[in-house]
Amino acid sequence: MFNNFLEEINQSLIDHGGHVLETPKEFQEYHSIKGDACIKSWLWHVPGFRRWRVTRMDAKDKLQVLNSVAYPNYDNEQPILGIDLLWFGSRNKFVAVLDYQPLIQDKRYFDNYFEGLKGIHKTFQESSNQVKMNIYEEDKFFSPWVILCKGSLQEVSQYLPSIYTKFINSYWKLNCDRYLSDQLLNIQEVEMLHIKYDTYSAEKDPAHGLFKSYFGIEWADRFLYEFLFPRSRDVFSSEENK
Ligand code: BLA
Repeated sequence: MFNNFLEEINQSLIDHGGHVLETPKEFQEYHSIKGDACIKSWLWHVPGFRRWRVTRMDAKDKLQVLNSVAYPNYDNEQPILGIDLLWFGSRNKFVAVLDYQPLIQDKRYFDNYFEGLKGIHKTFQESSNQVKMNIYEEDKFFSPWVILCKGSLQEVSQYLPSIYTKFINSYWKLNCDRYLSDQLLNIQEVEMLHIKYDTYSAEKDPAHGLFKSYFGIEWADRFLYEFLFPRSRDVFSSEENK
C-alpha cells in the first residue's frame, strides 16, 4: 500500500545523487517469527546528508509502515526530515506524520527554514481535521507546522499524496538555499542536538513495542539503538548537554 510513497522517495533520492549503502543483513530484511510480517530498510548516502534512512514494514492487512529520517551534515543546522506513515488495517486507522524537525525552537530559525512547510501546512489545514499529539511533546523536535493526519484510509488518501510530494520537494529546496554563512548553531551544537534527537526519539518511539511483538526483543532492541537512532547510545558527560 505504501509502495508508491516508497518509490517516490527512492526516485527523489536518486535524482539528488543518492545511492544505497551496505547495512547488516538482519536490518536489510527481516521476517517476523510467525512469518506474517516483513521489514526492510535502506541506508542512503546523499550529498549534504550524514545519514538518510528509509524503512518499510509490510504486515499485509494488519499493518503497513513507511518511515524515513534524514540527518543533514553537522555543518548544516537545517531541520531533520521526519516521515512516519502507518496504517492499522483492523481499525482502518491511518496515521501520517510529516515534519521538518527543528533542532531548536527559535523564531529566527523558524523564519529561515519553515516558509515552505508553512505553505504546505496551510493547504493541509484546509483539507483535514487537526489532531493533537499524545506521545511526543509538541515543542521538542517538532515544528508548529507538523503535518499530523489521523483518519480512515479513504479520508487520508484524498489529500496525503499531493502533500507528500510537496513536502519532499520543498525539503530539497531547503538544502539548496542553505544559510551557511549565517547559521545560528555551530558544528558542535548541531552534533549535540542530533544526539539529543536520537536519544529523545529512542525513548519515545512507540515502534519498539510493535517491533518486539513481531520480531522479538533482541532484534527490536538492536534495530532501535543500532539502526533507527544510533547516536542515542552516546553518553553525555558535560553539564550543558544534560
Ligand atoms: C505515532 N509511530 C506512531 C505510532 C506507532 C508508530 C505505532 C502510534 C500510532 C497510534 O496508535 O496512534 C510506529 N514509528 C513506528 C514504526 C516505525 C517508527 C513502525 O519509527 C518504524 C521505523 N515518528 C518517527 C518520525 C516522526 C514520528 C521520524 O519515527 C516524525 C515525523 C512521529 N509517530 C510520530 C508522531 C506520532 C507517531 C508524532 C503520533 C504520536 C502522538 O500522538 O503523540
